[in-house]
Amino acid sequence: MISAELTGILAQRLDTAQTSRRDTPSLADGHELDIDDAYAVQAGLLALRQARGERIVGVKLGFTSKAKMAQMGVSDVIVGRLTDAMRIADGGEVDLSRFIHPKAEPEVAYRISRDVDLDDPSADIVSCVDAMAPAIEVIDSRYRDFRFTYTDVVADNTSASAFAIGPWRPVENVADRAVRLRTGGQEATGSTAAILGDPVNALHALLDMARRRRIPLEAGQVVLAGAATAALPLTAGITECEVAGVGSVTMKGC
Ligand code: OOG
Ligand code: MG
Repeated sequence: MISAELTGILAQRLDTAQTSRRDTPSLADGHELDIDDAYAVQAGLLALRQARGERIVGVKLGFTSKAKMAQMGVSDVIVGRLTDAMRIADGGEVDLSRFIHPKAEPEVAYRISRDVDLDDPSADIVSCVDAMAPAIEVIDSRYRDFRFTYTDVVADNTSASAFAIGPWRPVENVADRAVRLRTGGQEATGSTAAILGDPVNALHALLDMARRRRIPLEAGQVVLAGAATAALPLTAGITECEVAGVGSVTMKGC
């Protein structure tokens, strides 16, 4: 376990990388962090953002696709936090100069309508969710060349950097829906089945992680369930994510 002082220093380092748009080497070069340390650094990072007036508006899951988990050699999903400063309106402009090397991911979002009681062993997270929507997540690792270890990416708030959510609609079963992401002439296609077999499983995985990491899940927050395809470099112009039968969402890189 690393000291509270070092936790603060590493959180500051990642925060400065984000605010100055200058990448930083892996924390693993020189420090031995375990997964608890990594979540402590993430909490420190969020505290710095909150001290600047940002509000937490949701949570995101990462590595919910088997391919991404296998690539990282881990068997657990990762959780990060979303703030109001990361939110982009559907169809809205996103200033690319605020990122280091942004990538877009096609996702499914859920909206939490009732606080989830993490201490109630029979809590049913699905009944605490009232809407779903197509979403685009912008990930922008603060690490050089997007290269990081498992603990690095957790400390870096799972690369969270921006997100846009399309029109909300009632929750339905979307276990195997076609997903398409388009940005700058590139296209990625896949299925919602890539998200833990069914995006609803991301909600169950989130509840498990939220209990273990004491991450509040509150009414009004959004949940990003994880990418359904590999990420594509985010470019100037329109980026669109379409989830069959759910709808589509766009953002405009400027
Ligand atoms: C980590 C974040 C992954 C997802 O949807 O799997 C993620 C990264 O690849 O930088 O957000
Ligand atoms: Mg994501």
